[in-house]
Amino acid sequence: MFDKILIANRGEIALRVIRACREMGIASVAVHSTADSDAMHVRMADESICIGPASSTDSYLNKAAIISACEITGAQAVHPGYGFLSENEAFAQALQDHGLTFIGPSAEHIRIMGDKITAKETAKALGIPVVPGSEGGVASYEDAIGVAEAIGFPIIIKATAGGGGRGMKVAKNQAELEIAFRTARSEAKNAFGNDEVYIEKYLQTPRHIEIQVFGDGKGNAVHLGERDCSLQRRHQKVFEEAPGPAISPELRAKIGKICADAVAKINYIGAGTVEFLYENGEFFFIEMNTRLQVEHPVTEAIFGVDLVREQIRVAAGMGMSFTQDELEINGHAIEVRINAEKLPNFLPCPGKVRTFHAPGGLGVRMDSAIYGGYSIPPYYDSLIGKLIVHGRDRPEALARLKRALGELIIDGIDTTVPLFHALLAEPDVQSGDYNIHWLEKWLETQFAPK
Ligand code: MV4
Repeated sequence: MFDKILIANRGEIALRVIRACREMGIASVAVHSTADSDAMHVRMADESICIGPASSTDSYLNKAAIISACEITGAQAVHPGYGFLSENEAFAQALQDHGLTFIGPSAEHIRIMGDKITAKETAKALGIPVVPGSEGGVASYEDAIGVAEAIGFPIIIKATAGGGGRGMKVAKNQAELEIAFRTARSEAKNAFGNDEVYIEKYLQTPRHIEIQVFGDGKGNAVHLGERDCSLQRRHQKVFEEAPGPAISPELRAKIGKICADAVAKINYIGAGTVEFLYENGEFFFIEMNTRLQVEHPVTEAIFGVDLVREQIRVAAGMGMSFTQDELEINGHAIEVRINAEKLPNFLPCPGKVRTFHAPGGLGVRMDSAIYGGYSIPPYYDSLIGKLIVHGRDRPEALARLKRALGELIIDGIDTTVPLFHALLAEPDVQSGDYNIHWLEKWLETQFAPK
């Protein structure tokens, strides 16, 4: 096992990793930018080291500075958290080249899943159901016509270098296809330096369901059920829950086994998420994320496992501490993302937190790195906390979320908390009857600026 781990991240996820390290008796090293000298992750870690100026390009994304920080502090492994370098193939490889361990999948698996066409081909070959569409890339408008005729409209054009909603265009009919195709290609070229696109049948009202998988890198893997993350705004999740309100135990077991068997077959190591669109009882693969996700705590809550601890164990060459048979769902969990943003337009509003009081009590977890008197810097993501509640069933989790939100005090800045009070009053949220378009449609009716 490692003696010392460096955390190449900031905010709540850095605290999350430090906590796992401390429980495992592993020393932690925080890295920080000059804008983060007063950040909680710096205070909470056993050691800290400044790696560059405020801009994340020069600090949290600075591979050489992070590797130097490992050498200076004697850290043997790096946990990347999410975002930043967590899905950076070159970083995973560079660590290995320096005799350091990346706490995450191999550079090869990051590369495969980072290219969305290769990811889909790999998933399909491993027996995972995919959205009907082109075989690989579509190089010309003429080829696009052929694919669209074969699968039928509406279709969606996606950039292979995109992902997470970036670089997509929908065509509802033949007339829209040419513009959509040419725009998708030129936008992909501009945004990613790669104009390769592929085409899929456009699913009109799916849910976003993602399966948590976990591998030991030695051919063993498990699944930890699904999360329903359909409530999103501009591809930013705001409310996530597990289990999914629309998924039966039979469906879960079936798709879960398909995903676990698939990642076992490629000797996948660590945490991964297989993303699906789910419509009319069917799952369609869209992407795989090769990192620990923001919303992992809802899975931890219902399975009673510490996913970061497991990541560290398998990275150190140990096995997972559970088998599939030992995993059982207990109750229901919901996470809401609290951002330093002003409604109704979700404009980032960094600034000084006057008072912070986290809710508590049975079934309440608040993951946050803010504190009273802390100034939220303007340079980074606006996520300032995650409130996760766990109940014996979905109604209890919803009631607990309402209760916990009522206890939460964040003074001095605007946050997305009022959104959640309003959402909890909605019958569709109470019944779990929503899809990927529900939130944006609802926001138009609720928070529409005059
Ligand atoms: C789709 C789709 C409909 N049909 N693919 C957006 C994020 C990226 N991961 C995939 N996305 C979508 N892919 C097909 N074939 C609709 C979306 C989509 C979406 C997906 C998940 C959650 C929210 C979304 C919002 C708009 C569009």
